[in-house]
Amino acid sequence: MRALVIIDVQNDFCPGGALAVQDGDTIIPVINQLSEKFDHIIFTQDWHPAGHSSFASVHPGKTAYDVVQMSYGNQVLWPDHCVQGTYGAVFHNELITVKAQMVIRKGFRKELDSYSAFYENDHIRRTGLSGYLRDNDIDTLYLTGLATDFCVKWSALDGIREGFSIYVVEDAVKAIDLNGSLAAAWKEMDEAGVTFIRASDV
Ligand code: VGL
Ligand code: ZN
Repeated sequence: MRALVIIDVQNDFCPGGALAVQDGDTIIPVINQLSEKFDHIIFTQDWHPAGHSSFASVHPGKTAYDVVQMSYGNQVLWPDHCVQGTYGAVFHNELITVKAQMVIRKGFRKELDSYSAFYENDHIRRTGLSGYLRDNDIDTLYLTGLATDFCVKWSALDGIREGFSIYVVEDAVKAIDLNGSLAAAWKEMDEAGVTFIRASDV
């Protein structure tokens, strides 16, 4: 069986938000239309405590988009975003969420970031998604949302490693694109065995 995964379509990643993805909101009608074709829909929600370790504001002398070394590897520093309980962390109000079966909140541990829907950035702690999918006989995922080069890419690569068939819906994702990260993301996903598809072909 297949499922639609809608990644981080939250106010802070949309125009006007703290970590706005250019044209991030333009994918919402595409995602809403896709939702009608799926019986299983899973959402992820970036959900950081105030003072999260991925925020540049908690690293003296650093600014947003600097990269620092964490115990689990490189970490890009971000503007404060998707703080638990704030407007920025809420799903965009045009996004249809009524069919959500599972909402995975991620990045809620202060010392650890979490891009992927499957694993936190240490690649050790699991979100529980793989177990949910196996319990429901879901083997194929269609990924949509924000941002192509971070949370979508990490979810796609982990999904492949976990043995799922992964499709990325090209016209239902948008990128942050830091220093060529978008081109690198398409290449990495392609090499890992991710399939790219248009929403009209799903
Ligand atoms: C994301 C940066 C920080 C994403 C989340 O959803 O791609 N990017 N937190
Ligand atoms: Zn985040």
